[in-house]
Amino acid sequence: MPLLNILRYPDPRLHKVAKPVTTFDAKLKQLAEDMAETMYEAPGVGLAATQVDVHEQLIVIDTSDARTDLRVFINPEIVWASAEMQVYEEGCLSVPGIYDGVERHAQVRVKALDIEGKPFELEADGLLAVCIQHEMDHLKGKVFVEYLSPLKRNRIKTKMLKEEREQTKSRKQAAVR
Ligand code: K2U
Ligand code: ZN
Repeated sequence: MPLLNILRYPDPRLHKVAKPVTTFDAKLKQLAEDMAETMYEAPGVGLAATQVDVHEQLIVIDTSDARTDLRVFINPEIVWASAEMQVYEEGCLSVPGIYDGVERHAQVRVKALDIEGKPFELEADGLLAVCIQHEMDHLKGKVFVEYLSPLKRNRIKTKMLKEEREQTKSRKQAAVR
């Protein structure tokens, strides 16, 4: 299956709120597989369905060094979060080349459904906790740059729009050659 197109900030579709998954079928499994392939290829450690313009509550994550521990979370909800917070230098596949510190809960307990629709709970810390919170933000239509100052966010928006224009121009020039 071809790799999926990842929406780039400030595409307004990144701010759509994802709906709960209600049908657990072969189509959902194929979407999860295609998202995982897209994530590994990017490369990234997580990807939310929102980022590939599918507005359903589905995220894939693999924070393992060997890239062999794929986790699928459907209709995830955080049922507990630590009072302890941590700041992590975050990036985002929808905001390429931009990294900045974001403060999040150091540990979270997440309740979700697996790809068969079976409920499970997972307690996470470290990079996995950061990634779960980052991806669940995507499902709520929130991109990590929204935690930054308006000045930083506007500079990032301007940079992304300029790059988009330049890429569109070079694609058009290549098409007429
Ligand atoms: O949602 C995404 O765009 C995927 C992010 C997930 C992520 C963001 C911040 C912190 C952890 C995970 C990408 O994986 S960004 C690339 C990356 C890779 C390794 C560690 C951190 C960020
Ligand atoms: Zn992201």
